[in-house]
Amino acid sequence: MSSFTPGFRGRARPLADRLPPGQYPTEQFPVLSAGPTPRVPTETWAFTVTTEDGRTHRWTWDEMMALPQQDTVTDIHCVTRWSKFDTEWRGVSLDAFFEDVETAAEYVVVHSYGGYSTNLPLEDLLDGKAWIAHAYDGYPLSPEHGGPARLLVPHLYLWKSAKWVSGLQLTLKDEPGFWESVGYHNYGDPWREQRNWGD
Ligand SMILES: Nc1nc2c(c(=O)[nH]1)N[C@H]1C(S)=C(S)[C@@H](COP(=O)(O)O)O[C@H]1N2
Ligand SMILES: [Mo]
Repeated sequence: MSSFTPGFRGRARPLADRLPPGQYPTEQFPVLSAGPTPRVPTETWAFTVTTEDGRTHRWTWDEMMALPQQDTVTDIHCVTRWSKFDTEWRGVSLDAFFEDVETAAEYVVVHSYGGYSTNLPLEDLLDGKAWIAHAYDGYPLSPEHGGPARLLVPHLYLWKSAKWVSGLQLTLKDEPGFWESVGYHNYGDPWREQRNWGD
């Protein structure tokens, strides 16, 4: 995926086909954080996947960077109604982490440094749909946008893309995360406008 033409897919597709209902396009990249920005040095950063029976898989920064790296160009959609087209990321597909993870769980709670959490079905992280992203627009991901690394799940509203990601907890039962427990939609599909509980 290293050869792409930035913006090409965008210009080739009419706006109505790529702007979910109730959204507006923006060139800005707003920062939306529920609390202070944690500073996590890559020397101490680690990403863990914990299975439903408590087995832990752990990757240090260097181990994560040694996994296959992918460049991704994608549109992102925030529930506060901005969408940003053709954002350019570099990171590691969740499929690479899950190569050695054996699980019967169907749900995931994503955890972040600083305490944020969000939940989603495991299948929404696999098959090329999600990344641990550490670079944006050709530069290391800034702390405000989740650096050193964040989850990127572009097919769901951006609150699912946990910044400063620290790990995944696999669960047999679906458990709401931070925003989901205070009224945001449990799944958050922008194309079905799943903003709030009950949408
Ligand atoms: N750890 C953490 N991740 C988070 C958030 C947060 O407050 N803390 N906010 C979420 C929300 S609501 C949005 S819209 C996006 C915003 O990402 P951005 O600040 O890079 O635009 O991050 C998501 N990930
Ligand atoms: Mo958001």
